[in-house]
Amino acid sequence: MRRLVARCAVVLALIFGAAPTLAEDGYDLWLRYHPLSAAQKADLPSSVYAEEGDATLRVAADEVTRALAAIRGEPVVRTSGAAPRAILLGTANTPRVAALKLPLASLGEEGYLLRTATVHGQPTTVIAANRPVGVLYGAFALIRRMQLGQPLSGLDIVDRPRVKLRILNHWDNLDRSVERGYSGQSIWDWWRLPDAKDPRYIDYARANASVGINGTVLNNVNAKAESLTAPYLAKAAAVADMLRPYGIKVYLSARFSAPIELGGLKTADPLDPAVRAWWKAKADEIYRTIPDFGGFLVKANSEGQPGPRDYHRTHADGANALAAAVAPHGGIVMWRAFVYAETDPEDRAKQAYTEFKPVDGKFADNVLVQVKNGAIDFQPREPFHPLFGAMPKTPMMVEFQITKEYLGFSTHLVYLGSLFAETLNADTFAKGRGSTVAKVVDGSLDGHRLSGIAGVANIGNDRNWSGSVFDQANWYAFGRFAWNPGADPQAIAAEWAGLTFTPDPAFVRPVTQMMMRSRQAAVDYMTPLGLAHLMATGHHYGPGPWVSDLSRPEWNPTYYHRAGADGIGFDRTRTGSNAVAQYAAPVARRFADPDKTGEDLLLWFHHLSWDRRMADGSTLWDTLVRRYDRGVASVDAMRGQWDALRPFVGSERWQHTASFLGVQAREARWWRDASIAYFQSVSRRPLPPGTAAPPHTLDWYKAQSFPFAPGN
Ligand code: BDP
Repeated sequence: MRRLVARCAVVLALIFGAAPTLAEDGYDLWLRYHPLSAAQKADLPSSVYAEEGDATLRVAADEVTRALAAIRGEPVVRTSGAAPRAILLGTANTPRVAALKLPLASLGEEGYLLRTATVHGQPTTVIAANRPVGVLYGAFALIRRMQLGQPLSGLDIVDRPRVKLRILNHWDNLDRSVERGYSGQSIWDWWRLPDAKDPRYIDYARANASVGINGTVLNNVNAKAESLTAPYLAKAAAVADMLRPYGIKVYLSARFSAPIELGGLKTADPLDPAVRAWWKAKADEIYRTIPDFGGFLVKANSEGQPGPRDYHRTHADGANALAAAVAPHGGIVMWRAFVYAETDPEDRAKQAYTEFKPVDGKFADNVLVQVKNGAIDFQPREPFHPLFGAMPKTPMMVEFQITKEYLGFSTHLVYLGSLFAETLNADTFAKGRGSTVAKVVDGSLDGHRLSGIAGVANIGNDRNWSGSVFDQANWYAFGRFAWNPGADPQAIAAEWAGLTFTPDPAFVRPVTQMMMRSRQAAVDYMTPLGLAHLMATGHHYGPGPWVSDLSRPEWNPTYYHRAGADGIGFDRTRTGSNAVAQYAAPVARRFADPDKTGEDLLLWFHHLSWDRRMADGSTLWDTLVRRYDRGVASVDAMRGQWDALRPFVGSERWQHTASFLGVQAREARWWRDASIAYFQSVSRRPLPPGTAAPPHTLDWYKAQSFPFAPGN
């Protein structure tokens, strides 16, 4: 019987010319071009006009045609002549676009304009830009509108990115493992490249271009020198060829000691003439292979990586040596400020500032300093990094971690749009009120030509790319925030949900609400009230607040929470490490005062008595326990919300998400129970009335071990 049904489906498909419907597995991301209702599609154009000399214009026209045909559920005419109800796309070099005399000047290199116009007496939707890549971005913006069923009549939209370099950082290794990757193996099949070019790279490029991402670093910041050898450059070139029409440049992480490992030199001293000559020759070789190579990303003198400090040189000396090599080719260097040393007893939160602030103004023109969003390390919540606003002479990139190493991997539903916005909207007060991190990063605060945002990718070879459907939202949101750091996280969540599932407000409203609360939920059940870095050792899976025996002091959770009989929290005021002094005066004053810091960052900056009274009169200890409970309750509520949304979501994606929410609910409880068991052993306070005791002993939680946790 089942076989008969299957055969009928095939016959029907042949008759009606449609493929049998496959369950959606998430592969299509937010680029699902699903048919709209008859009413919604009534006004859609029916033809696409484009001149196709340029590869980028061609992919733009292809994408619009593909989307329009799928959304209309009817074939679309591709024309180079006059057509009724057409979409016309092109640059000022396209005569039909030029004839419209549109105001393109303000669009810059990558901006676009969408406008309803009359061409040859016909109503026409125009996508115009100065350069083909702008047309491509405009095409995706128009497609978004069509997918969401928004009207195309009377369009007059102008948009351009605020940030120049919008870059994914893949922490992908040459053996295809991914550091902190939770969605399978690397999509870069290094072994089979350059001959075998996975067509998936085109879909990767489409997805990235659709949100404006224009660069990708292919390999891990913990880099192997081999990625700079000729065979691996040929592989990177093959990827670059596929991404190029989509406006995406390829970059590589460079190992600082490559002149020794590959060049046979005795030193990698950045001021040594032979070392500089080696980098120059290497850059020349790269640009012969990849003519539009973007440049290097470097992790130096951090967590065991080699760097200029090994030769008593500054980070600027190091960055400038590589920058000089790529400068003649128009390349750039992104030099990471994520540095801390086990030999340095200074508060880890202060070390990057101490190291980098003095070299502000010493970097070459084509260097950007890439700073993690928070002062320590991608924690569920951190204050913004004190280097933002502190290095006005240097273009500063922000680096976010899209892959959720410290936020429940790919099995916890945590929407990062709210985290991105929290950092970007933070006010550094570097030049008075309104000096937000967003303005530092987009270059406007200090008038920089270069600007950039980086995101550590959460992409792998899982069918759904990101491990979970909701983690796709974090990739999406990263791109949208990189385009516009002032974006509204809620609007982006709603847009993503509408594109990924259905634009029906009865779905979008509750799901957006759920996403917007999800990050606070994770903060509550993992690291409430400004606590940080309490994850288990190495893989960072699950709780380990008791860990105190690691060789480096700042790898131990006890270093961060400092819980003792007297209280909990890290004193970063004048009586402690005085990290607050690294912030501009108004910010420093706020962070120095526990009554003004706010509960969210309280224990990041202050060591306080368990019995301290909080704003609502409860003790700190009771509040801490209640935060853990609140986190668990939020996840339970999310499960209920997702149950109610079942009618809107295809069964495979619904089921997948529901099962992951089950994992999250279990692990949120585990986090809560283990943390309370441990902190209670230190605070020796009773649990507040009505709260459940952890079901196991502290020793039981300590004994849990996960040798095969992913991403390590
Ligand atoms: C840490 C990760 C580690 C990375 C490091 C970095 O645990 O795997 O190499 O960040 O950003 O959070 O370099």
